[in-house]
Formats: sequence, C-alpha cells, structure tokens
Amino acid sequence: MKRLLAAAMIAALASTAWAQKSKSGNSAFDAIDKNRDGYLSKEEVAGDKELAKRFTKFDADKDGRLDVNEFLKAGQDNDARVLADSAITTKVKALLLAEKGVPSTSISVETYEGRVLLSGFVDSNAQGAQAGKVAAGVSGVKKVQNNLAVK
Ligand SMILES: [Ca+2]
Ligand SMILES: [Ca+2]
Repeated sequence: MKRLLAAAMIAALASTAWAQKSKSGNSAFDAIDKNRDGYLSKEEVAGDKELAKRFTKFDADKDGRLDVNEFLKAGQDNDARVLADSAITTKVKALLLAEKGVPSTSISVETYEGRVLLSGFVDSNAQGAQAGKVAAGVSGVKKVQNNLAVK
C-alpha cells in the first residue's frame, strides 16, 4: 500500500514538472508565441487571419497583447461564430430546398459573420430574387450578397 502511494506521488510530481515546461499549458498558444514571453503580440498573430482581424476585440484588458486566457476566449468566440455561420447556411439551404420554383441544387450558399453569399445559376432574374429573399428572411442574416446569374 505504501509503495503504491509513493508511486502515485512520484507520478503526480512528474506530471507537474512536465506541465511546467510550457508557460501557458496550451500548445496552440505556444506555437504562435514565437518569442516565448507568454503573450501574443500583433506581429505574432499576423499569420492567423481571424486572430489578427479581431485582435483589439480579443485583447480584453487592452494591454496590446493577448495572454493565454484572452487567447482561449478568442478560440471560443471563433468557434461560436463558425457554428452560427454554419447554422445559417444549413437553414438557408433547407428553405431554398423547400421553396417552389427555385433550383436549389444549383445554388451554392456560404456564410461568413452572418453575411450570406449566394452563387450559381438560376433560370430567371425572378428566381434569383426569390432565392435572395428567402436567404434574407433567415434569422441571424445580416446581409445577402446575391451573385446568382441567369443561365
Ligand atoms: Ca510573444
Ligand atoms: Ca491583453
């Protein structure tokens, strides 16, 4: 029993030592933190489009750099945005499919930050306008860019 306990303690100590190797404890963060100062500068996040774009928003304490907590929050924020966008895409596609007279299978739907992009070919301007109206009616849609072209 004593030996088991000792083994468990050694294992616990070893894992603590291992965890301390990385300052942040987050390998994705460490990969971006090139100078290993425990913060992400604007220059360091330049390669990550979404992080770079929303740097000011994610820098909650406004110190001009992202700590690991701000970085984790940014990740959650990004995941939520991707999820919301994909929910909109799914909903628009389903509504187009249900819409009579719209060739839904030849319409491609993409969403970014609530902006919906419709592209592909339709048989008439009226069909294109109808598809645009359907997309605009979906909750969460901020804007519809209707690039549908008549065959
Ligand atoms: Ca850094
Ligand atoms: Ca900060």
